[in-house]
Formats: sequence, C-alpha cells, structure tokens
Amino acid sequence: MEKEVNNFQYVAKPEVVEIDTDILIIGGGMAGCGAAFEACRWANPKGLKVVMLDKAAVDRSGSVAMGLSAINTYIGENSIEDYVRYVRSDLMGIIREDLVYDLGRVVDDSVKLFEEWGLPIWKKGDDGFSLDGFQARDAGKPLLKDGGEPVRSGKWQIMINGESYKVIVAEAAKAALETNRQATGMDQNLYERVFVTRLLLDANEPNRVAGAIGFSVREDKVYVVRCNAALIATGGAVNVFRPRSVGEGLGRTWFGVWNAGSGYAMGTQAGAELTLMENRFVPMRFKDGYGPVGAWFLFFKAKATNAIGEDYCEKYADNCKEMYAPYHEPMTTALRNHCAMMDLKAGFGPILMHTDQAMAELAKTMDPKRIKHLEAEAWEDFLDMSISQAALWAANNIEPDKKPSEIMPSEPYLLGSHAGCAGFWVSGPGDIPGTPAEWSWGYNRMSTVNGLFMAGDNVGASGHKFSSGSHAEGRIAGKSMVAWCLDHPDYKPAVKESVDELVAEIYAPRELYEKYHGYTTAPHEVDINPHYIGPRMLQFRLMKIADEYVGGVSTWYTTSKTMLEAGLEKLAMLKEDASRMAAKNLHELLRCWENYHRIWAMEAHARHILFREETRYPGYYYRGDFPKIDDANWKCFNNSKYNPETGEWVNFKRDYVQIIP
Ligand code: SFD
Ligand code: AMP
Repeated sequence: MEKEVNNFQYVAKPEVVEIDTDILIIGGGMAGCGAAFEACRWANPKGLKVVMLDKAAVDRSGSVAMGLSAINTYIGENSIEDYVRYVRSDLMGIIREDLVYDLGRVVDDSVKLFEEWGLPIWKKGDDGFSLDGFQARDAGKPLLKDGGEPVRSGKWQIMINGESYKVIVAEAAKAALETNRQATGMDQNLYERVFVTRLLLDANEPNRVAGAIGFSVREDKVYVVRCNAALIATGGAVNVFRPRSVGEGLGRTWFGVWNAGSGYAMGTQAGAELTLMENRFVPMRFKDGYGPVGAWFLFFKAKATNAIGEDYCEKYADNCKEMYAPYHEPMTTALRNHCAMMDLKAGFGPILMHTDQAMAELAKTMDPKRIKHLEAEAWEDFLDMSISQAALWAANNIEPDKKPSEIMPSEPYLLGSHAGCAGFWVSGPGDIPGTPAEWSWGYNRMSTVNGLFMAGDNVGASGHKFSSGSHAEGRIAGKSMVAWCLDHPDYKPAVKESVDELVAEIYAPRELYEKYHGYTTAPHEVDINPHYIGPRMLQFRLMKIADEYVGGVSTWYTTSKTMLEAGLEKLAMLKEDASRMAAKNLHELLRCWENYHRIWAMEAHARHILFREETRYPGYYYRGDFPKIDDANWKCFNNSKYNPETGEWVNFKRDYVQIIP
C-alpha cells in the first residue's frame, strides 16, 4: 500500500501551542514529581523556568496511582554498601553500582519528606506490635526525621497507609511548580492530559535535545516545547506482551496500564544509549487480581508452596545451583519465579500462598482485638494498592485467614525501578571511589544525548529503587538539570525537525480515519477496514508477536535466536502496517501513539535478548538455545544505540565493574 501523507484534508489542523522553558519534565510520576520538587528549589532563585507535561492528571498518574501499601526502599539502619550488594545479587550480578550507591545515600530523605507531607507511616508500638500510620500519629510516635522507628516488613521495606501516596507526593510537586511559575512569571507550567510523542533535536548542535512535542488528549491542541534540558520520567512499559487476563480483564495488569514505554521509545529515537534492555520483570502475584506478594512473604511471614505442600524453592535448589551458580544464593526474585515455573510446568500447580497458616501463626500471640486488626491489615494490603484483588477475594468467598490463595507469575513488563533494570545508560555522580571514569560525563543521570536526563524506570542497570528511590532519583536529575542550564546559559534551542511535519505525523491516524471510515459498515468501524487498522487490533497483533516469539507466557517465557529473528521479521511488517493506524477520536489517537511507543520498546527488548547469548535472568526469560548463565562471556552490560541519522541499530558490550566488595 502507498504511504499516506496527512495534508489535513479530512481533519482540521489542531492549534499549536508553543512553550519556552529552561527545564522540561516529561511525566509526573514518582520520578517526575521528585524532579519538579528539587529542580524548582534551585531554579527559582536563578530565574530558570520549569515546565511539566503529563499524559494524565498528576494526582493519580503512573504506577502509584492506586496507592501502595509499602515503601520498598528505605535504608534506615542498614548500610548503603549492603543495599548495593542486595541490588547486585537480586539482579543476577550486573548493575551500575555507582548509580545504586548514589541513590542509597539520598533515598531516605525522600521518605522523610513524604511523611512530613502527610503520608502515614507505620511505627512500632511500645508493646512491640505495629501501629498503623494513623494509630502511630495518635499515639504521638515521632516522625522518621525525629528518630521514629518504622515497621519493617523486610530488611529494606517499611509499611505505610498508602492509598493516597501519589496524591500527597503530587501535591508537593505541584506546589513547587507553582512557586516556579510565580518566580518566573509564566502563565502556566503544569500541563496535564498532554501525551508527549517525540523529543526534538537541535538543528545546530549534534546529539543535543532541544525540546519535545505532544498532543492534548482532551482538545485539538499540539504542544511544542523548547528547552535547555529535558527529563524523561515516563515510567516503564506494559501491554507489550499479551497479558494473562482476557476479555474485560484485559484492562487489569500488574503494571499501571497507562505506561506504554514512551520513554524507551523517545530516548531511543533521539539516539540515547540503552543498557540491559533485555531485562524485564515478571512479578509473582496473587492470581488474576495481581495483588502484591511482598507484604505476605515478608510482613505476614506466609509460605508459598506447590499444590501438595512442597516448598518449590527448596525443591529446585539443586537445579538453581547447577544452572545458575553463583547466583543461586541468596535466592533472587527471578529464581523464586524460576522454581515456581518449574513446578507449574511439571503439573504441581496451583502454587498457593498460605495466608491462612500465616495468620494462624501470628494470631497465637494476639488477643481478639489484635486479631481483628491483623485481618484488617491483610485486606488493606490489597485495598491500598490493588483493589480488584480484594474484590476477587470477596467474589470467590476467600477469607484469607481460612483459605490459601493462588499465586502466579504474570506476563512480562519492561521497567527499571522495581525488581528489573531495563533502561538508559546514564552518567553517574563520579565521586564514588572505584568508578570507571567513563561512567560519568559531567551531569548526574544525563543520558548519552546532551541535555537529556533520565530517572526512575528509564534509568537502566539500577533496579530496586521502587517508589521512594524513583522520587529520589528524580530529585538527583532535577538538581543536575539546573546545573546543566546554569553551565549553558546562552543556549538557544533551534528545533531540527519541521514542526508542521510533526503535527501532521501526530494527527495522521485522525486523518486516516476521517478519510476512510465510510468504507465499512461495521458498527465499530475503526476495527475493520480495508484502508486502516484500529489501535486495539494493532495492539493485539503486537502482543501476540511479543508473546509467541519473544518469550511471553504462552512459551513459558522461553525464546531463542531463531524465534527472535522470526519475531523481529514480523515486527518489521507490523511497523509498516502501524503507519496505517486510524483513530476515531482523541482517545484513540492516544492509543495509537501508545502503540508506536510500545513497538519501539519491544524492538529494543527483542534485540537485546538476541544479543545476550545466555540465560542471565531465569524466571524472567529463558534463551532455549543458551539455557545457562555464562559469566565467562556475558558478565557485562549489553548496550545498544539506534542511530537517528541512518536508522541503524547496534548492540555492544560494556565492561561490568564491581565497586563495592
Ligand atoms: O510492591 C507520560 N512499585 C512499588 N514501589 C514501592 O515502593 N512500594 C510498593 O509497594 C510497590 N509496588 C508497586 C510498584 C509499581 C507498580 C506498578 C505496582 C505496585 C502495581 C514501584 C513504583 O511504583 C515505581 O518504582 C515508581 O512509580 C516508578 O516511578 P517513575 O516516575 O519512573 O514511573 P511512574 O510513577 O509510573 O510515572 C510515569 C509518569 O509518566 C507519565 N507518562 N506523560 C506524558 N507523555 C507520555 N508519553 C507519558 N507516558 C507516561 C504517566 O502518566 C506517569 O505520570 S509492589 O506491589 O510491587
Ligand atoms: P512485591 O510485593 O513482590 O513487589 O515485593 C515487595 C518487596 O518485597 C520487594 O522489595 C521484593 O523484592 C520483596 N520480596 C517479595 N517477595 C520476597 C521474598 N519471598 N523474599 C524476599 N523478598 C521478597
């Protein structure tokens, strides 16, 4: 088919709004909110402008939208060195230790701020039992910053009353942005419901970001933002792989469905170097509702077994040692998955979380009032952060103190802040002894594109940041962007791309729909048409390719060179067809652009898995043709770069260097 050009013959041109700023924050999730808070503090006295764009409403956007029941990274009484060791071991030996150490030394400050801003944090009661955040407040327990002792669920995790976590963090970010707006005299500096589609590069300086472009998902407006420094804080990627849920349930995945890999796509297209994009996260979750397991394992001390009561991790300990030593001890998140998968494949499922036994054990030391409180805590673990799981318990007559629940490995997600580490290769702080000089090129968390910074899920090789660490990393990047702007005061962004062409590109799916929708009488005419494909159908096709060829649930996470090559061939055809996506309205235009971004994220992921000829992350994915870990050849970073000038994509190795003994 001939390529269609959007001349705006069938759809009206949107209004183009132009914005000039020094600092642009793309995405107002945990990292974006951290960046706004910190950048404004340093930018205001210097008169530097800070602008934030988010595709949603910052109060409830991103992964933390529904709330969380724990903060998974709080160093507290632990050492930062130990935190680095933990992250290294859980991520199978390869991380950027400079980035992780750097994060470890600042993350607690963000947690203390959350509490000051109103987040209730659980505290130890005088009798040794836990008080939830409100009880602790009523009992006059001191704040963390004043020496308060949090309730640890695990060595690194603390419990919170977290249903309003994101609202609280957003409020502080919005207040900071407002101080900046007033200090710099801007009319507006927070733009919600604006989906950013591309970064803009500089016309004069090679390898230099000059801004970004995006569209309103509510009105016919395109936003062109010119800036000195930009931050990608758009979270990870969900629904690249076919989810286990079907039908109506498709909208329920573990990861927030609104993060579509935009950062991975936009940064890659701009030429930023990626690292460990082969990594993914497969969370073990309460089946179908995706309820979290961490609090059950760590706080309630529940045990998970196969259907006949065997501890699957013990059962496959020898297998882990044989295949994946020296990473079999301590047991990692990926290997716990691996053991469960072995048992599920062998027919020993369902895997059960014994909530009943755990609660009975805990109740032994409790009076009836405390037992009631324990039951409330058990429900609240879900009500705080994955409400549908609580609904599922109710719907299935499951009382957690009486009956165990099924847990199940979910479909894969691409992310860099949870127990995964896909993302961009960024500059570190440069002041940690033992760090190779080439890991720091002046501005902390800047990518290999000048002026383009990364945080949260978009920074690679440094997982286990979680919500608090992503906020802290946003703050690191925010401060760094101010330094960049102060060091480049005379920079005048000159956009390389033609804005008219980009506006036409953004609206092409709308034009295609208006031009051709009369060619079908189907009631949902965007789905079936000889001239176009609707975003929903295209997404199914993408998810099917990812699932079947790149190691999704249908092949038990297994792929190989030949499968990946076949998948990449199909992906190339999907990319051609994607230029014929059509959108009935602005909401579908958003869906189209999410798909464009998912395709890029998926391509990077597949190319990285293809390059790494070993199974580094068993339980996340398997290379059927290289089933073992191969430290001799692959204890290294797997990095890649897309060349925006030539369209070429290359993968290459970078040395891993251990900094912390
Ligand atoms: O345990 C665009 N996480 C948990 N962290 C914890 O500390 N405790 C928990 O209890 C956690 N649990 C959990 C977690 C994540 C998820 C998905 C679930 C449960 C279900 C991890 C943290 O949430 C995570 O580390 C951080 O949120 C990551 O921060 P960041 O900033 O990298 O991503 P984000 O918060 O999702 O925000 C992304 C923002 O970008 C916007 N956006 N805006 C404009 N244009 C585009 N094209 C955009 N694309 C995206 C989004 O709207 C959003 O605002 S536990 O149960 O696993
Ligand atoms: P989750 O609810 O699975 O996201 O886990 C929350 C936190 O607990 C994360 O820091 C996990 O790495 C950790 N975690 C979850 N399950 C276990 C386990 N069985 N052993 C140790 N840590 C765990």
